[in-house]
Amino acid sequence: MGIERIREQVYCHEVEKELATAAKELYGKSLHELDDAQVYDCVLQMTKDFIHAAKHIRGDKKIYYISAEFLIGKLLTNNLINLGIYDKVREVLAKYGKDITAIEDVENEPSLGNGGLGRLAACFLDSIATLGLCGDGIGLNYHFGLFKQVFENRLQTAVPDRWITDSSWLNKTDIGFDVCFGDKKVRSVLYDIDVIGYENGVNKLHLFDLETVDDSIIKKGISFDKEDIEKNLTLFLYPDDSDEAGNLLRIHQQYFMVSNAAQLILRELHEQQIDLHEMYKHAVIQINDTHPTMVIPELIRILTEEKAMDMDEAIDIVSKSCAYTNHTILAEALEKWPLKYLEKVVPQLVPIIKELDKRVRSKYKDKDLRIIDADKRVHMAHIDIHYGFSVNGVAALHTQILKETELNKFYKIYPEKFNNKTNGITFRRWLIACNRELSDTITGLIGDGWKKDANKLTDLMDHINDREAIERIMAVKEQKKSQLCDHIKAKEGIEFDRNSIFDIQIKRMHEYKRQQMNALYIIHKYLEIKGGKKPARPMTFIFGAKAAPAYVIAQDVIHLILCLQEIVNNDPDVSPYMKVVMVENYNVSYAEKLIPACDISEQISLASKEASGTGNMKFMLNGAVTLGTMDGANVEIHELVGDDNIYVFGKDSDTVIDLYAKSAYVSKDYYKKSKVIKAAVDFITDKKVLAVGRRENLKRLRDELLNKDWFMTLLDLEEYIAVKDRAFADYEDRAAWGRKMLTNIAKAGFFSSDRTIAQYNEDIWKL
Ligand code: 26V
Repeated sequence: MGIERIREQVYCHEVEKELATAAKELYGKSLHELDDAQVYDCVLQMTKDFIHAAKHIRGDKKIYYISAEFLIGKLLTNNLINLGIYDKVREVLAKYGKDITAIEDVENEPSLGNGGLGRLAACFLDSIATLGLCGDGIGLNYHFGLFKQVFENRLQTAVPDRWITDSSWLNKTDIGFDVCFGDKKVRSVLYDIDVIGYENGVNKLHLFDLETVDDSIIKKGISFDKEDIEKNLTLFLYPDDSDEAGNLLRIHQQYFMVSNAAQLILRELHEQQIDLHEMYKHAVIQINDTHPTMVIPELIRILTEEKAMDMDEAIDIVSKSCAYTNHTILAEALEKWPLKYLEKVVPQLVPIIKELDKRVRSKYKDKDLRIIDADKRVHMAHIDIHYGFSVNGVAALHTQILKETELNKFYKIYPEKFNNKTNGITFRRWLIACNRELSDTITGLIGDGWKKDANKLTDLMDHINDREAIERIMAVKEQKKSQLCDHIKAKEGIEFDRNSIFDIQIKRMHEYKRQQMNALYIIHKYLEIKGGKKPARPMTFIFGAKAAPAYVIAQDVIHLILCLQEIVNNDPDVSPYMKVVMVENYNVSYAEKLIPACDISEQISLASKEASGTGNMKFMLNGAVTLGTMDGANVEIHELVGDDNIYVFGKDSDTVIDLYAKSAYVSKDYYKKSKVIKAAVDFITDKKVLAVGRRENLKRLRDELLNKDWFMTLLDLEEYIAVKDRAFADYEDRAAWGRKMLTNIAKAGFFSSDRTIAQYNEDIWKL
């Protein structure tokens, strides 16, 4: 049954009937007698029933999106919206005295991803189904996903975040496969989560789990026996890989994922009686970063060893089926597994990998093109590039850097494989669901055609001189800011002025993203205010970020920000003018509250380092103005909105790449040259900060900035201060600011993941 049909049914009072039935079945009571958690269960059951009755998308060719991460967030609201029954369900619940937002709160958030890469995969699944394309995601069913962040003594601690309960969206299937690690064999079990397109059909997210997984081996915090593979394989997302056991576990996880993926794909092809020689005509595999790369040698192994295909042909067919997306140029993030680790974990793949490497060596003399390097490390990206048919970057600048610098030697031999697919976000979650007020306001102005065709948002530009329209949009911003204030007060116990400027930086904590530069700006403002220079309007600086547990400097930056929060917010000379808030356990659900309330979107990575960014797009869509460097997709935002509607600063990527090439950046020179920089950096170890913080962490951070500063914080600091001050001053011209907001929303259509997916399909998948 199509979604249209479901909506018809629903309007014939099906929702009320279905909910009442579920309440009787599950609890033997009527709806108004149930608590929120019980009502949630009823809504879940009803929604699953509707999905079950909906159309499952089929096609002659299918895309398999393999990814180690799918950061799907809570699903209830999204699924109801995509089914077209959200309003109806809200009405019915209200009739029984239930508030839908309280019901939505009951759901646990599955944290099956670190950040941008995993959230992108989730947006892509939404768009694939929305466009009616036949395509499933394949990944792992981590029981604990990413850790939950708790602040103790102004330091991050990590505790396990169990998300799976009886009331989850997972549906257990009867599919399972054997997976061999050398002569050790484990068994998988497949769980599916339905992916509902916006007023369209249904695809699946396949999450493989280990049959013998055992939660009871988790000890204090998030520590557990890393070697007990038969029990731990799907417990955690990306366990700490700072030691050998952690790395070996990660390889186990990756192979477990791709061995299952390969078996599932071959099983589906078999069911459709497709001749494996024609596999590439019916299946295309998108390899999301290098984590699923082993699917290439694994498929070749199966085709040659189990299906008696000859090696040349197996390589040819697999190469025509696999496409690779690169998400980073950071050297430390490009996977290079020691061959001896692969020999330990997946000895069956080693002869295939050696064969693939041999073929490269016989064809190309250049050592940099090899798969296995002189130190016997296997470059996973090189497997993808040589033995896949497409290589794409995730924003125009990123792809250009891949072609011209990082992967230039590959680009020279395979120019036809390289292409750009600028990232996108699903407007269902990042506008319709998280900002109903703005969504309705936009619809009031231009109709709701934009919901199916995001480019129609440009019609908003007809209202650029319409004072009333702009005031409506600004009123929504105030409303969302007010809601965020209440939420933060309740959750973090911090109060701040709802009429202050909300300046927000939310993303993983990493030196290249330069949260530390934002912290130095805060110090600078603090010192100015202490010196008597008061700002025109109060400012609220909001952060949200988790740091990898083994990433020491990232932990130190969190510590500094939490110390600043303590000092600034409690200083009576300063706190009327500024506040600092670092929210605890930043995740997708928190992002849905923060993004609609933002005035200034901080996108301040060192140029060339942020492949794309997707938070930047979410903020823009919700009417925030970007303060950013010319990095990643910021470059495209700038092109779309023009100089007047974005604040750009900092050295460009060419300059930065050149500084690295010549080792010409010396942070101390900047420190010595500028009084402002010196004062801000020195404050990190000022006695005021030491009074609330730990000397060891603060001193280490200051030393790092002075003596190394690998991501060039001080390079752009002065310009950052100047441009940020200008943005704050401009904010006071409310009418002009409103026009900036409107322009950003109007030009955001390009960043719909529906556009991105249409391009993947057009150029790569060809479904
Ligand atoms: C991974 C690692 C792992 C080890 C240590 C440091 C480190 C640093 C960065 C990464 C990033 C891995 C790939 C990734 O998540 N890339 C992100 O992908 C997003 C979606 O394409 C994109 O918007 C972000 O700019 C990009 O950082």
